[in-house]
Amino acid sequence: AAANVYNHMVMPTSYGNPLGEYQQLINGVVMWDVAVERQVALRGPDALRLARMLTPRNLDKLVIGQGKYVPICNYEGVIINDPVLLQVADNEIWLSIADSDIGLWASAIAGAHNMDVRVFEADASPLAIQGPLAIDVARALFGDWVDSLNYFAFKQTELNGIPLIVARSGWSKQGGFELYLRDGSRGTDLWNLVAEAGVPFGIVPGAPNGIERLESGLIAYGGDTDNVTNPFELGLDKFIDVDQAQDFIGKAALKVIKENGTKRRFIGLKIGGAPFTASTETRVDVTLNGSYVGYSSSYGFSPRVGSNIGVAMLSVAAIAASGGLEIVTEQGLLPAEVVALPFI
Ligand code: THG
Repeated sequence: AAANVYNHMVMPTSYGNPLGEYQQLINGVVMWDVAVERQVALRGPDALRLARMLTPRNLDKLVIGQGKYVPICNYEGVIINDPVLLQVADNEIWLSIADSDIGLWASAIAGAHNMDVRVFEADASPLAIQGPLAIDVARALFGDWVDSLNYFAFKQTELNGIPLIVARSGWSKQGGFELYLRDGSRGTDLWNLVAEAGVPFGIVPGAPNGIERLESGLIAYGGDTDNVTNPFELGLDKFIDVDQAQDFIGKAALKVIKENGTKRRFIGLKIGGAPFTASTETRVDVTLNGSYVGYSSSYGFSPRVGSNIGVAMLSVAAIAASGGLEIVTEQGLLPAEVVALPFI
């Protein structure tokens, strides 16, 4: 077993068999305790106004019951988190945050704009069920209505008296659900119910998977990003609307960045060498003909690509060059070539 700290909480990162957890995620179903994905709640008449000030994503069509991936930037257009947003009631919006202190940021913005909204951490802890058989586990737990949930849609419900939000989301591209537990005292009950319902489908405990996320090109805020990363570098263009009427933090800066184009870009790498035994999340240098051209934030062996792969933030010049890229790994210097994300 292994663990990490995320949003000031301990997070399980493996139950001791990373390859087995990967295979189950691709072919079966896994359950992840992702309670560290904390919910920053915005409650009050100005909840939507605050949410719109916080994200460059256009929220004109936001409705209760449909979640959205909403990058958050600072005034320089630097990404400072990439939460999933859920409007859970007329006057209440949740930001299911990645690893940075958005509660402090949001309450400061609300105060500075005299908004009538309270910002607090909700008692809500996601448990993810991911993989092609996740739908079967969700049906067994809740009934066939789960089939009608669209991607990122969610519904309030309960399970044996445990209050939940069931969402069709999760940090993998294998499909699945996230159960937002709304009563922290019932965590063990929920875990046991899911584990039991999953027995016929071979469910195993796991954690957000480092290899699958490389294959799928999902962004890990804080790992893949540095203190100057903007959403265009990350390829998040479709979530950034600088032309909307709504004002939001970073709008002026993002307009300029979009006009000028970016000097770096987040891309995939196909890497040589012997298969790595596990995914590595340590930041390492990438060089072109010996000169530094960017960093790789994670690499590992992909069984489905059949090669070592990684993700990297590289200069556009290095991406355009043909050949000569190398990456500094635990195996030493290895040749690398640029591949579009996602790998699969
Ligand atoms: N689920 C929930 N909360 C979270 C995460 C999650 N908080 C932390 C972290 N993960 C937030 N970051 C992401 C990053 C990517 C995605 C979700 C949350 C994601 N992206 C898809 C993609 O990039 O292809 C889909 C984006 C879209 O089309 O809207 O799923 O996982 N509750």
